Parts: sequence; structure tokens; C-alpha cells
Amino acid sequence: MNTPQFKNAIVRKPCKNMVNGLSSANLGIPDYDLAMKQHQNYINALIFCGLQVEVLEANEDFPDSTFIEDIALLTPHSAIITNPGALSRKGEATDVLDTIKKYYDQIDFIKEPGTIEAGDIMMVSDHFYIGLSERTNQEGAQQMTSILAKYKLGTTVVPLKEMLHLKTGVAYLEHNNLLVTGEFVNIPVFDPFNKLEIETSESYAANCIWVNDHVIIPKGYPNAKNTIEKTAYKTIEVDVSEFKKLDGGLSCLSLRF
Ligand code: CIR
Repeated sequence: MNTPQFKNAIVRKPCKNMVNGLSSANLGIPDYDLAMKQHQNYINALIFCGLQVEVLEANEDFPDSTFIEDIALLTPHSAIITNPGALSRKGEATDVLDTIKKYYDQIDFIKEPGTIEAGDIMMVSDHFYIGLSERTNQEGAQQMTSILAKYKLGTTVVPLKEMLHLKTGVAYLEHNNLLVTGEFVNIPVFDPFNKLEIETSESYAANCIWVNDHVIIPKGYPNAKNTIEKTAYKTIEVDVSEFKKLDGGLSCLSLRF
């Protein structure tokens, strides 16, 4: 399997209206000023890992728009603009399209009645695992499968029971290593991987990102950190407490390609 090297990332600054973002976390209202600082630290970590980071201005019309991962899947071959399942997030990609066009000639779109949020899509080389969730439906997964097939990219569908998105509970760290927690620990579809289990009390740390052989992890999860470091990765901790209040994690905050 090829190990990718990411060169670019696109992020979007949090908006003040993030206090009205979707949430089931019960952790209180996010502090916008602190979120801005944490977002800058996140950008710095991506830069440290060698990425060129394009920073988009906030969009107050969409409280969850800082979670830019969900609105597009950027593969080495094409960009696919998703159709979020959350009503308040539909249309979130519109003002990002021009930026994506700078990097991609080939752009495909998921259309109604298909819905999909890219937090439900995990890339493993030229294969993509697609979570079926409250945000991603069969039709959305089917459309995504057909689009990816044009580029000889395969898919496997993974039904979710509890988690918001697939990548809320799994993260591919390359070299066949897969972080897993909760409902994903024992499902056979992930048996071919070397599973690194994250205990339930630290499950938030299962959403971390591999970026060019560093792993960016959320601050405050010592056992997860230890597990990842034991598998020979260098970790970078970033505090994302204000995004956790909106059910968002490290992967959600960027498009990496
Ligand atoms: C939402 O519910 O859509 C946002 N509050 C959080 C999105 C997190 N995105 C992700 O897991 N990829």
C-alpha cells in the first residue's frame, strides 16, 4: 500500500455563531475567543507537519462551518462535494468551491436524495470506508461509490449504531494501523488492520489525524497518547476543547490532500 504525503490543507476559521452549532455533547457553549486561539494552534501543527495551509474566512451563516472536513472528499484524483445530512449544514460548501477549484479540475457532486458528510469517510490508500449514519444515507454512499469507481477507487460501507460520524471512532494512521474505539472495536470489517484500541473513557482521542508520519492528537488523553507513541509515531498535542463542545474533533477541522 502506498503511504500518501499530504501537501495541502484547507481550514475555515470558526465563526462567532459557532455558539449555535449542532451539539449532543452537553459540555456547555464554546468560548469563541478560546476557539480562535485553539484553531490557530491547530493550523500551526499542520504547518509543522509540512502542509501549506489555506485559511478561509469565517462564514456566520453556518454555525458549524469550521468543521470543513464534512463538505468535501478530496482524493488524489478528484474532489467530491458532499451533501450534508444536517439541514443547517446544507449549502456550506458553496463559498468553498472556488478555493477547491484552484486545486482540482475534476469536481463531482453528491445530489439529493443522497446525503453524505465526509466525516463518515475514511481513506485507506485507494479504498474508502463509508459510514452509514444519521448524516449519511444509503443513496449518498451509493453515489459516492459510483463516483469513486470512475477513478478505480473502492468502497466498503460500515453501518453505524451510535457515533455521529465514522471518524468519530476510527482513525487510519497509515502502515496498517487503525485507532478504534467503542462500537468499532469488534466489527469484523476492521479485522485486517492492526487495531490500536482507545478505551471508552478516552474515546474522543480516537479522532486524531496522521499527517506525514506525525499524529496530531487532542490534548488531555494520556493513555491514547501512550498507545500511539508505542506504535512508533511522534505525536503533537493540540487542545480542541471548544470544538469538542460541538461534537467536533481534529479531523473535522481540515481538508487534507
Ligand atoms: C455537526 O454536528 O455537524 C458539528 N457540530 C460537528 C461536526 C463534526 N465533524 C466531523 O466529525 N467530521
